[in-house]
Amino acid sequence: MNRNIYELCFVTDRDFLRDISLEEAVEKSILGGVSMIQLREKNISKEEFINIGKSILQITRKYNIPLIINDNVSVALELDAEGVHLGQGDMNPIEARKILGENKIIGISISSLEEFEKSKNYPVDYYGVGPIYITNTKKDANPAMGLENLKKLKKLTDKPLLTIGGINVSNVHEIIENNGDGVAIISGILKDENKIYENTVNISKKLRTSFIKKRLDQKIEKLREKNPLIYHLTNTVTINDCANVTLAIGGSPLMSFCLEEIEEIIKISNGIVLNIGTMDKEMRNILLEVGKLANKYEKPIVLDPVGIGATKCRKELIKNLLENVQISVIKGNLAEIKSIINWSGKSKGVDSLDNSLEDEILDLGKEFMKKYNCVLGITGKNDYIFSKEEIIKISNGHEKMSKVTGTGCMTASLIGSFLGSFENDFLSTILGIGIMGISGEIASSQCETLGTGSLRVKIIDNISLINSEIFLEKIKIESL
Ligand code: TZP
Ligand code: MG
Repeated sequence: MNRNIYELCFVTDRDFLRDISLEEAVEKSILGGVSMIQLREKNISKEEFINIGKSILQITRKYNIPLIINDNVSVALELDAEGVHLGQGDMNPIEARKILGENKIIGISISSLEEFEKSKNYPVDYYGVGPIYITNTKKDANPAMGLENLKKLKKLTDKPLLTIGGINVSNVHEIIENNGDGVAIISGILKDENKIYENTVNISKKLRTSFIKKRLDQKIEKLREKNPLIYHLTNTVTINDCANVTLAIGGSPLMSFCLEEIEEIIKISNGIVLNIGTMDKEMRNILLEVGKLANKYEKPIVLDPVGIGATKCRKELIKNLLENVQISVIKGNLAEIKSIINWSGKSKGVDSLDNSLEDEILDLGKEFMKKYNCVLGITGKNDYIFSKEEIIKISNGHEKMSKVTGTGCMTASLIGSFLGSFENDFLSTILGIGIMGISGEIASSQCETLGTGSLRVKIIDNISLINSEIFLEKIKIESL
């Protein structure tokens, strides 16, 4: 996945630094996750600017992070930096483009819709938009333009909007919710010079979480519009609940154990759910065949390796499947995932049990991702979802849910339904696991005086009633 270079820009300001050098500050911010550096220097000579730039370039080149020079085109040219950021009073971008050529990045500041109107035909790559909030860092800053104007601006241009001014860890999500493409930050990163790395990590995590949430919007509605056909080869204990949950989320379930008809079924299916919960001879015979046919017809598969650790027979079957079939998503509990890769990792056994469990899960997931080319969902008190690029944690759900059999199987049906409705294995897994957690939470609160039979029904009810608004309001998600 190509990273959006405008996601998180650190704008430098040496006035904040007492004990550490600008070089250290830049390197810490890069290690913390910034995607771009803007070198911002005021009141120094061109020679001095170039000397500082050369030193900073050594660091940004080491980590392959673009360096943008603030205000000064001739310094950017001399350094061969990746680009320049111009204010309204700096060189005209038409002139800057002539000097720097087509391949350099040029950005221009706009602080109102009127300034955008004046600048909209300039040959720039992005707009620096701000100040969004009131800031003390830039003494001559224009009045704060606010989130409403940001939203309006997004409707007027396709170019990236790099927001600036008063942005920090506690408001960064608002920028993404209001259609900003990225954030440029000075004091939010530099406010404590001994915590530049930590500040950046925290902002970066919140940003990534906000971007993921944004990508989850409208996916439930999209599924319902498509009404995907989801073929299940699943266990006979929860098969009815899986069918109902598939219907509740907006798909069409189809179950079959018959070798003679599965090719016809797979051809017309959109997604495939494989679950070995109740093993028998038939399952042993057809699981691999179903997997191969799904690959042949390019249908995404979610695999639920239920109880794989319990018997040699299950282990061999799953091993054989994974060696011969490309799976899109594997979802299981900690013990099941451990068993798939013969995990021998030990708990770190440090002070807090919860933290050491999380460390163990993260180690296991990373190890798994080295061996298998698929998305992984590890479910438990908290759920963890791994792709090659990202790891996220979901903390929805309720302890009462363990009293209903098959919530795991039903989760696989949800994931399968999303896999069959749009092409993103990672987001489908987040949606499936997230929706089960949220529906279980709401159902548990509705069943305070009722028993576990009602809870099962209420879970299905809430899945059928969920929409993107409820989902985004209730989902407890964190990018790790
Ligand atoms: N341009 C508009 S606001 C601003 C600049 C350079 C200052 C941003 O600093 P901070 O500390 O992130 O508010
Ligand atoms: Mg400027």
